[in-house]
Amino acid sequence: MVEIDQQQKFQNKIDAEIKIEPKDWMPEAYRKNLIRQISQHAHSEVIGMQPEGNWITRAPSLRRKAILLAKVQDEGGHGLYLYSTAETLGITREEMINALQDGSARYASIFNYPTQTWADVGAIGWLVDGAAIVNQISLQRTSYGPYSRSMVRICKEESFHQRQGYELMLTLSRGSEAQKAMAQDSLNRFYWPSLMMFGPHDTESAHSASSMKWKVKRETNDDLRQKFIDQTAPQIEFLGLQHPDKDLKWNDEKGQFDSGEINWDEFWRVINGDGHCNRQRVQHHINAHKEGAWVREAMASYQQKKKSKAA
Ligand code: FAQ
Repeated sequence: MVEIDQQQKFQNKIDAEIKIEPKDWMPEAYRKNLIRQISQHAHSEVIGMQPEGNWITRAPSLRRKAILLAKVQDEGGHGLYLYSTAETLGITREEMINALQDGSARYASIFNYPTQTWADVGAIGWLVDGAAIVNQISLQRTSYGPYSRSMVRICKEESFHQRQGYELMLTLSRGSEAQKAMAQDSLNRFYWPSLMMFGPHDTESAHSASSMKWKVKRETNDDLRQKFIDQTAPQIEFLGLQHPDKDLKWNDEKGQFDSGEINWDEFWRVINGDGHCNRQRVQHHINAHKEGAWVREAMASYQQKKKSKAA
């Protein structure tokens, strides 16, 4: 009876747009769902450093290198805000890292695709950060206070990432024939995986119903994907590139584009561990984490020393 009362009070708060804070009562399923989504989001930011990090030493100019270094560093920072946000729900950083490394936690499937050319750095900034922003603008209004606040700051930084990516693609597409071809090839490879970032169709989405009820998610996977499709089509046109979706067609009645179908077999294969780079990405994380053990130990012993001095 007390539990039912609490459930009702909780839902009333959500319906009244009052944020849920770490010390507030919350249903166990809400807490678990948030830990799942926020930790996966954090892992995506951190694993997402790898495909672009691959190009830092090969950036074509000092300006491009400085921009890329700053961007990759920002993604690491986003991971840290999000791990801290998830920790407010009672899980430790160590537990989350273990889940990433043993394969029980997911991260965005897009990062299992290789970055084969310099244009991929532009395509990731433009399309991957672009898709992330569409989702994250919506998540700024999520019901859990710490997640909502972390999204506000992250969106500001992602906006700079998206612009630098588009500017890079613009430079290539206005360059030599070879540069334009490189930009087109990159768009062809990254367009469909970017649409997959929004998750399965609403009818197939296991968590959407409860996440929408609890206002963890404010818009559905398909609605957000449609926004991204609609905003990207004119951007492709402005670049003077061919749209990778041959079925894309403006629908006057709906006021939006109709589009071709995503390859869902590929989506499920990649998120279940069989993409081009899944094993390499996780192994790289394990190696980097092991190499950084001495830093964590040094920090812990410094903290210990400070504590015993203060005592
Ligand atoms: N990849 O029931 P739903 C960035 C999983 S990177 C992998 O619809 P939900 C920075 C899903 O987790 C982008 N797995 O799930 C950057 C669930 O699995 P589970 C980071 C996916 O949670 C840029 C299952 O499928 N952004 O910003 C994917 O309601 C450039 C069923 O799906 C976020 O992570 C996928 N694409 O909706 C860094 C956004 N889609 O847990 C470097 C936060 C679905 O049952 C370079 N997350 N799954 O095992 C979300 O908004 C949501 O979690 C969704 C999925 C929309 C991704």
